[in-house]
Amino acid sequence: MSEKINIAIIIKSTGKNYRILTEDGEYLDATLKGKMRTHGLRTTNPVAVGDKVKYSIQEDGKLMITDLIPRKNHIIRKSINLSKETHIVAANVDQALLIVTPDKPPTSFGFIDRFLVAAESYNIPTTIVINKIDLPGTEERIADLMMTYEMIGYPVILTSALKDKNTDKIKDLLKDKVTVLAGHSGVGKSSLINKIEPDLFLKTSEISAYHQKGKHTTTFAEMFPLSMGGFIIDTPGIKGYGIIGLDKNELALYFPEMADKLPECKFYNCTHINEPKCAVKKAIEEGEIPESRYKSYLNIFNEDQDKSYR
Ligand SMILES: Nc1nc2c(ncn2[C@@H]2O[C@H](COP(=O)(O)OP(=O)(O)OP(=O)(O)O)[C@@H](O)[C@H]2O)c(=O)[nH]1
Ligand SMILES: [Mg+2]
Ligand SMILES: [Zn+2]
Repeated sequence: MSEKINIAIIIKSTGKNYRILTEDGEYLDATLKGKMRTHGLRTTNPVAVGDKVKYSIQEDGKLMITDLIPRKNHIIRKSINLSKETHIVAANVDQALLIVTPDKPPTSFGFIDRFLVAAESYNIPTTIVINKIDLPGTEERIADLMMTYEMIGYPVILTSALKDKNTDKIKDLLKDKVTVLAGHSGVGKSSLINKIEPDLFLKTSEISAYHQKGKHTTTFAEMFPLSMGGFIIDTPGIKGYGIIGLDKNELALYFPEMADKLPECKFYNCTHINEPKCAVKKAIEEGEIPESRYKSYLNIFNEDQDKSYR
């Protein structure tokens, strides 16, 4: 008699313990087989939220995760303690919502662009959500953010979780998809989810009045089923996202507005820095590509590869 192969999705991981959703729709606890720890990338967590895994039922009735099913994509951040190791935030997502704020805390263009490059390199479609649009005195910054990203083709939604503004637009996007919410601590990821699925009662907290930064209220990524179909993954706010194994000469491919121009550069291996007849630089001069995007391109291009995982 052959043993039944059980498959499940990781819903939550807190160190050694995992919450899984089985194919039968049951939520159960499982641990990880020790041997699995060497699997795949050099990461602090071999299995992440969103991963599909195989598990077995032991004699004592406990569940053990035995295999990781190859991922279609993943989002990583640099591990805090071990400089060269990375931490997988979520895996197998259909799309990302990058939550950004004009203030409290301010989200920089550099941070947004790093995320977008990582998402492009993993083929994760991203919508930019500008939250906290109710904050007074932020109109200019909001317009700047919105224009920059709409101009280059990213969908942008303006929301206020506080005033429940446009949260229905987000709801429409989520139906039947696995969506990860990303962004700094304190931008309102958990607050937005609470507006979309009020029964979840996710914990949220005020940002620090002194530092104007979030307090890392959400500490583990967790996936929640949506009543309209689909799943949403709430994640802990982080300082930066990882771009792994990226070839500098391919970097422009992950800036879609630059990728469009590449065929018109005089040199096929143009880096868009000092070369003559560079179509990317021409587009920047003509205002077709935002300066802030080119600045991010240069920053990532010139970065020490060892430090580029953040
Ligand atoms: N003014 C304003 N405040 C908001 C809005 N959305 C969230 N907040 C507040 O921002 C603070 C942080 O919100 P959270 O939802 O905890 O932020 P988070 O992104 O989940 O933060 P972490 O879990 O730390 O990553 C809370 O005090 C919220 O009430 C908004 O649209 N407008
Ligand atoms: Mg949170
Ligand atoms: Zn060029």
